[in-house]
Amino acid sequence: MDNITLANFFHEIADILELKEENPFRINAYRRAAQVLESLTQNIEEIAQKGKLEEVPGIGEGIGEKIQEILKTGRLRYLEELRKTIPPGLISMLAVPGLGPKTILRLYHEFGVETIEDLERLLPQHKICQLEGFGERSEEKIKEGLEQFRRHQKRSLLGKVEPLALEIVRTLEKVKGVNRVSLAGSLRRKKETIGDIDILCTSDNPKETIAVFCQLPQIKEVKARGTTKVVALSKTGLEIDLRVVEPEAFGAALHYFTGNKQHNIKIRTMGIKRGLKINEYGVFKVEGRGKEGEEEQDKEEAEKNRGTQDEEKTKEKEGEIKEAVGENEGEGESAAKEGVRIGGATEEEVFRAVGLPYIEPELREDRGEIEAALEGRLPKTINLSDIKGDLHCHTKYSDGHNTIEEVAQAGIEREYEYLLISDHTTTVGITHGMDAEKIQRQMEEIEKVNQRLKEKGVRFRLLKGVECDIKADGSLDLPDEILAQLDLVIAAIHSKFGMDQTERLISACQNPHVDIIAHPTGRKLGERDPYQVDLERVMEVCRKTKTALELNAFWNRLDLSDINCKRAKEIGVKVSIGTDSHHILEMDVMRYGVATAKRGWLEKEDVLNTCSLEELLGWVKNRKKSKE
Ligand code: DGT
Ligand code: CA
Ligand code: CA
Repeated sequence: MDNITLANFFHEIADILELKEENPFRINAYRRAAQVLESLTQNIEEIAQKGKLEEVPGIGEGIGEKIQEILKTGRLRYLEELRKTIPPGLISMLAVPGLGPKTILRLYHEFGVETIEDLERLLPQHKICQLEGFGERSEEKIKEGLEQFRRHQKRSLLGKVEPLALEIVRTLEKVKGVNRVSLAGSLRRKKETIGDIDILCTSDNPKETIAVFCQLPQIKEVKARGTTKVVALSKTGLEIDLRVVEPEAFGAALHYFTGNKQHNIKIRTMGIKRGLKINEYGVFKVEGRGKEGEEEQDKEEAEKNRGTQDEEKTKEKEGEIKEAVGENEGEGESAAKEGVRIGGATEEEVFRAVGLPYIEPELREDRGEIEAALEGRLPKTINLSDIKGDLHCHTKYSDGHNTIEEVAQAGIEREYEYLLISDHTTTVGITHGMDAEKIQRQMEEIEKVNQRLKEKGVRFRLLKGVECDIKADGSLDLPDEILAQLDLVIAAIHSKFGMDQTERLISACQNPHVDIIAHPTGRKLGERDPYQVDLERVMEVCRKTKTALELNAFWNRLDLSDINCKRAKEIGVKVSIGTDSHHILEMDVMRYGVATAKRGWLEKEDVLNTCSLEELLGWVKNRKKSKE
């Protein structure tokens, strides 16, 4: 069983207990266990077999026993009993921002609201505001929460959001008085999905900068506006937060608003232990402040973070908006700046203050990066400039838009040494794929293009390849004699997504001609979940057969995911980054592949297409030998 499936058992327990208004500490314990399981790169089943479950942080005896039961039987009796105590639709309502367990239960008892759809039908009848303890305002808030839920149901994909965000950054950079501009938040960490766009800048005239920003053609609506902050909606329906900060605090603010929150809390806690206060305004030396008090406060915050995240988010949002328009109470800016400033102009200063080297934004997910930094074993992560070629490209020979010649040109423009032509085979019905005869023709054309380039003295080579379909029985869609003539063979699944794909992928790996398995989990972000596959077993076979796994760089796939990349590296499987481009313009999605590889802690050596042409061909030869 995979970790995510297991984690969902505990999320569900926490959800139900929350609706039953049980002890928050118990709820948190389950929630935390679920989160730990989700971010674990090692398979939990393996850990359990070694009897090391309780060494995993967040997993105590009770939860450990439950994990054992699930692994053994695929079920959990405790959860099954728990489910009977509550109507199932109520649980999904917890995901609506601003709807807490109390309100959900009340609406259920008063109006029989059991699902989100029930609630959507009830709202226009204006009955909620007539309930005792509820008013117009609370009804309005529920309505807003529902709207937000529907909007956020789909987080936006990195590759869809980044171009717009960078366009705004570039525009702001040209605004008079603006000095530094940077993306922050999940976008700077290059997470595969994005909630909203966070931008920071410094300016000689913040008020003027805010005014210019609000007038940008990309902005549809300004939701809240203060002297240094704006919350706006883009024409594409995305929220954009802009903050103008002091130059001396730029690094501290950038670190704070880049997140993620868990990473921030850890850094801040390290600061407290050194008598430092680290926040969005800088790094301050504070004297006479109860260290323990602050530590408690931080613990509390850490606890709070494990609650219902969406509910959390609304609160944050409300806070942000209030702050923007100057309504915020409590510890204000001046209190936050108390103490002697010892740094904050750069992010390096923030890290240095707690004895750490600079940690790249892509790594800041509290997945062990702080511990690694402390021990001097941060990965030297891969960069776009390390990529020597694209290992997954389509042409007109199947469903691509461009000719072989055009694709070669695009590769040369990107300063690649090589590029793999990998069109579909015929069983991928819609794509007019390649049969043995067509691929023969394609090989001849590739050789001609290569010959011409050689004569011109261009140091670039097209590689002959294919994205060969793996049939349901695990066999390949081209005969071995053909596969043997190609430089590199990619194999991938394109049909019958409902079945368990483990054996199918393993058979493909065992074919001596297969070099790379493309988009190994078949997911399409926001569209299709990964298919059923025991990736751990597949990776094990990949290691033995020296087969590489693809990190498909297209932003709606990013498959392998960051976490799976990290796992591949741990197991000793090479990752090949390919764009799967069907148009030469799409070849630029390589950047998202590299970003995801970075988030997966991959170094240059872990990625196949950082090899020179000679090394790459040597790798293929060597792997063929070992598969024979
Ligand atoms: P998103 O927008 O859902 O994709 O994710 P983020 O990470 O961009 O989150 P967002 O936009 O809510 O906030 C941006 C960053 O600001 C976040 O990564 C960490 C930081 N941040 C926001 N609120 C808090 C907070 O209450 N405490 C701490 N320590 N950091 C916070
Ligand atoms: Ca954000
Ligand atoms: Ca934000």
